[in-house]
Amino acid sequence: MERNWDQFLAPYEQAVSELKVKLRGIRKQYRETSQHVPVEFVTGRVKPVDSVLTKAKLRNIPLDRLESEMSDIAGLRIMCQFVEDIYQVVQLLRGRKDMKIVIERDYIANKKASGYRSYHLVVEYPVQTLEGERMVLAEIQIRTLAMNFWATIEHSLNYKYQGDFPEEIRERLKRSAEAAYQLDEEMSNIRVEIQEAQHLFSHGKGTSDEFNYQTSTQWGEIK
Ligand code: 0O2
Ligand code: 0O2
Repeated sequence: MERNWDQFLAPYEQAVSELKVKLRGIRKQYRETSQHVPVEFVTGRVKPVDSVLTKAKLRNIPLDRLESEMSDIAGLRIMCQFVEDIYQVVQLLRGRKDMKIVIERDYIANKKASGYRSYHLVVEYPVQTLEGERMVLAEIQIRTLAMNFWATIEHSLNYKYQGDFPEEIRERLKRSAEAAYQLDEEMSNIRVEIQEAQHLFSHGKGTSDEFNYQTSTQWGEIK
């Protein structure tokens, strides 16, 4: 039977939209308390149908079991300034009543063979539909800006090489992942200093937005 993909993906679209608003809300709430804001920005996407089909084939997931076996049809990404922020965000999400964490994968303590680092959560999230409540799985990836920089570039190279990198590129990517992590570690070492400056600056200016190297305004993040 031919699947109606629009209908299948509708609850995932809803989950991604709602979760984007909620996760961006964390940023707003922190800003209002003038504490260090652990969330830099949030993005989200629903996996395109062709990627769902390719992954299902690759992982031998029958199409009638996608709901329970493909956990990243709804995907959210939370970008943070510091590694410590990632764990703070995880802690925050563990305490929430509107989603239930069902899987946690710490690819920061246990980096992937590629060099990839991020913290992954799979959550069960209820969406309200005309037919009643539908529970959907969503994957939340939490990473620093440096981890995101590396993953974005490595992912785009994947399109070119389909995961089969020439040895030299693979090695260089691994080394650059380590360099990105060193950057994160260096930043963590001077985190208190940086946060003091951010705090001071935000107070001096009357707004904390301006310090965030204007990512918020330039990149159109919702205020
Ligand atoms: P802009 O300036 O038009 O891009 P929405 O729900 O409309 O706010 P949308 O369009 O679904 O968001 O996009 P997504 O992918 O959820 O949000 C991405 C937002 O984060 C975009 O802003 C990006 O500009 C911003 N962003 C900042 N840095 C990065 C980055 O490194 N990677 C990605 N993917 N996005 C980044 P807007 O709000 O869409 O506005
Ligand atoms: P997309 O939408 O292209 O990002 P699996 O999917 O089976 O490999 P699993 O156990 O289902 O793994 O989930 P895992 O490994 O926790 O998360 C998979 C997702 O993490 C990927 O999604 C990527 O977004 C990201 N990821 C994992 N490893 C790497 C890596 O080496 N490089 C980059 N750039 N990203 C990685 P997809 O499926 O690729 O989908």
